[in-house]
Amino acid sequence: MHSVLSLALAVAALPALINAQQSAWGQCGGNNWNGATSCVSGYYCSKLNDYYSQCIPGTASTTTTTSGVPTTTTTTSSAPTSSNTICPGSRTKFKYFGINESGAEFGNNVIPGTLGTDYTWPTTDSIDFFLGKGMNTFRVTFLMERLSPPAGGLTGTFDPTYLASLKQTASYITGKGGYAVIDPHNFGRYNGNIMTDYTSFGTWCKNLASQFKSDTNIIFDTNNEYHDMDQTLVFNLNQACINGIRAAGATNQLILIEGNSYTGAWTWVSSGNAASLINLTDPNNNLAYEMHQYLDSDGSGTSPTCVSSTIGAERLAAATAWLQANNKKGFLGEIGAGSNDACITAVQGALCSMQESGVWIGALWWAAGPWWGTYYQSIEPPDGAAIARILPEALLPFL
Ligand SMILES: *[C@@H]1O[C@H](CO)[C@@H](O)[C@H](O)[C@H]1NC(C)=O
Ligand SMILES: CC(=O)N[C@H]1CO[C@H](CO)[C@@H](O)[C@@H]1O
Repeated sequence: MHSVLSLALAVAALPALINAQQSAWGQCGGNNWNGATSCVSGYYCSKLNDYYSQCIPGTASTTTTTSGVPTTTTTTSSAPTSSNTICPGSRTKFKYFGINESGAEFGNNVIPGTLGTDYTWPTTDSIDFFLGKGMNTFRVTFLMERLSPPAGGLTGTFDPTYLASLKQTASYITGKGGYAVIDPHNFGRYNGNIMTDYTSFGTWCKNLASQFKSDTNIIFDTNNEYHDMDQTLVFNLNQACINGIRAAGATNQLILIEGNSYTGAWTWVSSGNAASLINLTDPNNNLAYEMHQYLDSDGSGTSPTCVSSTIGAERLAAATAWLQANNKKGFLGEIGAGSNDACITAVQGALCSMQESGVWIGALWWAAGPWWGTYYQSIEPPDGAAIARILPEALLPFL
């Protein structure tokens, strides 16, 4: 989260094309809807609730009448009844599906800060809750400056206490069969400056990886959301980190690379990330491209209002096409939206399009963590804002 792309999205006011066919993922019905009610070839109009029908892939079956998805209930236990209605096409399930566990990167204006005051670690209860729901992947966010105190620089000694907590959190997850994404939540910066010394950064990655190399359920994330940086530098930082991780002997783990422009999926191609980062190489050939996507107007994950109920699939479409055309794997490291009908449909559309594409290997909601309070995207159990509806209606159907 935290992209400040203030693209003014011209949300075209759709003329009422009564007889036209709605495009893929577009709205095709609902109270007061007076646009197209049939869909282009290969899609059919599926009623999701009284307010919204959507063109989804496939052909209508006899059961898609009025029952639809229980979008207004807050039932939490039973799996949503109609995953077939939500996403009826042929799907490739995510290998990695879960939650960002946030907290250890909080208070980044206080270095090193005090545990329990400025930052905290995820709780085992929270991890257990999602494992119990069938999710398996947790992105563990932390700050490089707390692990590598600035006095010693990037190549200095790790802080033993912070390292121990990071390892303890990661091992708790992997010990239960889950995957832990080790996420330096640093935006390509260290100690207040853009990291330009990519050789030292490669050493930092090597030193970190050597701590985790024997645990094959660890996933390495090179850095969270590079932004406003030279594109070649973003390439060099990623490549140095890949080389460092492999040189440490961590040869079995997946590496997630991130791009410039806050690694946004919606700008993956247009920002130049695609053209540049396609050339990253991994001696062990086990990379995926981590992208992030929020569904509010500026894509920052700061408003619970989604642009539309189709914005999820729309914002991912170009990145998905790029992954497909180049035989690459994608990993949606952050997605988030409000707990309302339009956003829930938009998240469903995003995840459905990802699973139908076959090129996305994972997805993570942003975010759980003990200190989110009333943040609308908080999925921290027991009562984070996204627990009641997002979890059962928009996430669990895609397990
Ligand atoms: C990536 O590699 C291709 C093929 O070698 C090359 O043509 C292209 O210029 C490279 N792109 C960048 C941004 O270096
Ligand atoms: C990537 C991201 O969303 N980072 C946010 C995580 O949470 C911290 C604490 O609220 C924010 O400062 C980051 O921007």
